[in-house]
Amino acid sequence: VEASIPEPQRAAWSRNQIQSFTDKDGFEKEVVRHVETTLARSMFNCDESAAYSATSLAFRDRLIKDWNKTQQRQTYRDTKRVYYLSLEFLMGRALDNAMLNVGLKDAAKGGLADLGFRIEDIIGQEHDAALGNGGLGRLAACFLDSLASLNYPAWGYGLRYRYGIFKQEIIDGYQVEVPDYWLDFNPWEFPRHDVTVDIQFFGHVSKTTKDDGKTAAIWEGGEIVQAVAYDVPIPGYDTPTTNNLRLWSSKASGGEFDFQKFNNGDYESSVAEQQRAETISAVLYPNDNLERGKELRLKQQYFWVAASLYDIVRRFKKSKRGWNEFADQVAIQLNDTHPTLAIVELQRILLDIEGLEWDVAWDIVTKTFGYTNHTVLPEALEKWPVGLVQYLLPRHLQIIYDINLYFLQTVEKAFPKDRDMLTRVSIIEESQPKMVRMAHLAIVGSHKVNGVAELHSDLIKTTIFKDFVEVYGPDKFTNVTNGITPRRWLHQANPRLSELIASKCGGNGFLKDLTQLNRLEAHAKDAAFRREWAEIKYANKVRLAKHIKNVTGVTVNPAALFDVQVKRIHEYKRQQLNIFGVIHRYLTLKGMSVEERKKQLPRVSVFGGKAAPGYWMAKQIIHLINAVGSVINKDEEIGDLLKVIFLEDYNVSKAEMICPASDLSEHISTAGTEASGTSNMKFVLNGGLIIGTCDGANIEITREIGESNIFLFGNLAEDVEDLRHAHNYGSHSIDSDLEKVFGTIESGTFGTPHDFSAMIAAVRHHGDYYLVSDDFHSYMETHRLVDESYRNQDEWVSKCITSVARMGFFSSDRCINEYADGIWNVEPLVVQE
Ligand code: GPW
Repeated sequence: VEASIPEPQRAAWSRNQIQSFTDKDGFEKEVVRHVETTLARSMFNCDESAAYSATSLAFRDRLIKDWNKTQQRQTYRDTKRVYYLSLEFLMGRALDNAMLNVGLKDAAKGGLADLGFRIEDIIGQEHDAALGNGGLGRLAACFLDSLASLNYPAWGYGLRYRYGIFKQEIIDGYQVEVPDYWLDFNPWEFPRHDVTVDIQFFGHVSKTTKDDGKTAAIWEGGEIVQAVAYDVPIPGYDTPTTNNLRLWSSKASGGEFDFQKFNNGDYESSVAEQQRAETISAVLYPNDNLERGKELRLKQQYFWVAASLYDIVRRFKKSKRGWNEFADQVAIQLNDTHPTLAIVELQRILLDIEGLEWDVAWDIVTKTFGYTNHTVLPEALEKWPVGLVQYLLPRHLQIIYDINLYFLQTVEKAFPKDRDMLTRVSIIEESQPKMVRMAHLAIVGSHKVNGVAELHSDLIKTTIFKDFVEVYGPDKFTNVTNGITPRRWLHQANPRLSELIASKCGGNGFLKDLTQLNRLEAHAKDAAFRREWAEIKYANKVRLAKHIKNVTGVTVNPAALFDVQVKRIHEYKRQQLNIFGVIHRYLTLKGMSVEERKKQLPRVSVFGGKAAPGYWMAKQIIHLINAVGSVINKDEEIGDLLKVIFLEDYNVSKAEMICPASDLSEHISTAGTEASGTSNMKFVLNGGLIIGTCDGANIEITREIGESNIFLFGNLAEDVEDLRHAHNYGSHSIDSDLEKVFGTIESGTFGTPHDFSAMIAAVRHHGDYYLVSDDFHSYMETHRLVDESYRNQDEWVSKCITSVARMGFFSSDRCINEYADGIWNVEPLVVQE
């Protein structure tokens, strides 16, 4: 029941809200107030942790007002909204972002200084919100930033994991995983204990005859788990628009444990039931580009999707519109296939609960959904055993079979007698056991399917989804090249560079229209500007060098070339190629005379990234990197000429420090395997150059910045298949330099050779699937070009400036506008100040 407070009175209350702070003094007052009341502490024992809490609370108060206003306006205007469904949102820290977005970081800096704190230390108190694995989750976070900054009415929907991605410790050169319990104090989330949804699992389906004589399905029995909403405000940059990220947490239905059982003495089972329910949102699966088909994962997917759809439908129904308007009011984007059950769930709601005809319902469903594919790797394509789906979601399996039936009927009409075609496109794989192919279901249930970079979007059309292009025609398939938010990845991560750019680009406008970076181009020739530019890069390297010293004890020379590869550890991303290259460089240096060595350019090879806990080979790679580092870093003959660093626990906040400090970054995946990559964009935007393969977005980065500003090497995607074939069926000769590297490892230079034998065998004896041997020579040659190029600092810095000037295309703002126009058909809605 809604409270019946007269409208004028509500409006008056609304106007009389407490004014939020707008300057340093106002900020200080708010901090003191929060320390002394909200936190119930005294200013006398206000430490950095308390100062962080109070600062966050002060900024949170500001966000809440804009947030409420935004939501009210969106409800009132009732325009079309976008819903971005993602199992991962890799948000990182929120405070710095909030301060910059509302334009009060300087006020906070001054205020905190008055109170005796350095703002960096306070920002550093915050625990990363790490509800994601890597690129896919970070893309979702960048998209939320752009959606809000561009004033689109948009909500994110995800899971509120109690444990985000694990923390990585390196112990004796090996990865050790530590749980990431991050919710101790999280001022950025708002529990909505009044927003709950009951989610059903298991049970059975029966048929009933309705009044009109038609039959309807009823899904009964099983168990109920409750979804509780937690909301996170998403502020836009330089706009009052503050969108919502709604994360669902699981709870036993009926609140806590079952008191009936409890009072009857059945304590264990009542507590066990509670724990089982809470397990659903307990932990993020730590796999990147891999699906392992675990029952709990499927439960997570349905739990989150069903709660989100219930919420979306409930909101739509408030507008009292007819179902024929649903797709005009609602666009839902599926971030990979993880939320594909949403297609089935919406069809179920329209059919079984709302009583629509199949065709009418299905038309609404397909107009509502869009599907983004992020990989062509077969091991990452989701498939669920039919038996598991049947057991967990019996009604959904029926609907999936019906969707498939109608789909295959239309295919049959278009391709009569082509049994193979039907087998290939079927949503059900007729294997033992039978599997539901989630990508097929996502394609059939969406009106648009997109890849995330040009090469990738072409590849899905010619390989994994080729048959669907035949069935639907090419227009259903499109490309939206990924982007990154320049607010976090330039303005926040690299404030000095951002300021220098602003000074040449007519202010901060480039942060909202990144194409304005092209105004920098003319300054690449300006020696004084280049000096300022280089000075900032150097300062960023000094900062990283200090961090390296702090956490590893190794001293690195900030004047050396910093060569960085930070990303999830994966054979396809080829950190093994990089470390083999480092060993080769070491051997070359060792073979030189002292005189010759003096002429060499010092290098620091920085690695970082997590291996999935069950990915044995990735863990071997981490071990080799650390083993190589511990030998080379102690070698006095080599000294500064080569250092090898593995930075533990790579995450968003560390990326914000690392990207601005790189001279060269490595994006060296086997051609055709990295759908896009997004850190490549971050590094170039921060004035670093790239060594990379012709893969993913590297290709478009090259197109934009020019071939002379990137170090490309290696075989092309179109040749990969033949090369693999040759390895397996022809003769596979391994590059002689690479053999020397293997020989050195096998001689025990980096510890027990046996530890690394599998990595070598993968190349020598198991078909070298990732083409390490094929690309090694051109990789090393290209590194020689890098060295040569770096010697001419004027030219190097010019290349960096020119590249940054040409990076406008890679803003996630451009990307979101493309989705809005080409897929969602939504318009921005400006919230008045
Ligand atoms: F396998 N990506 C990721 F496609 O980070 F689902 N995790 C994943 O599980 C998958 C993809 C999945 C990444 C891609 O590897 C990367 O190339 C891309 O830039 C990023 O998604 C965002 O599109």
